[in-house]
Amino acid sequence: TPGRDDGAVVAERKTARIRPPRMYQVVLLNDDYTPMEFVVMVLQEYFKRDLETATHIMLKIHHEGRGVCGVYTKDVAATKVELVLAAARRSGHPLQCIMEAA
Ligand code: NFA
Repeated sequence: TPGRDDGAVVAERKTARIRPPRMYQVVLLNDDYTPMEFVVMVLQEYFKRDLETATHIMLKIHHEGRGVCGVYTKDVAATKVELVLAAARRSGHPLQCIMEAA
């Protein structure tokens, strides 16, 4: 139901319509070696956080062991994890980044 009006009488849809996609948190994990400034840069570049928010999230990770950087659909979250890990390895940092169902 509703659809192109080609003259046909179409059965009314009584079942579920579309459902929102499952969302995934991208999480950064603390370590003893990755520089704080690098983590802040990652949060700005890959998660579009402003400096103040990025610093707040970084300090939360530093003190609590982990922190949510953002919540995205599955493909977007997976791409962010790969980009962050590639940037960290390129720079020689052990930073870990994971995704988990929100
Ligand atoms: N704990 C790191 C340090 O003291 C900073 C850090 C924060 C690393 C958040 C990873 C994630 N240099």
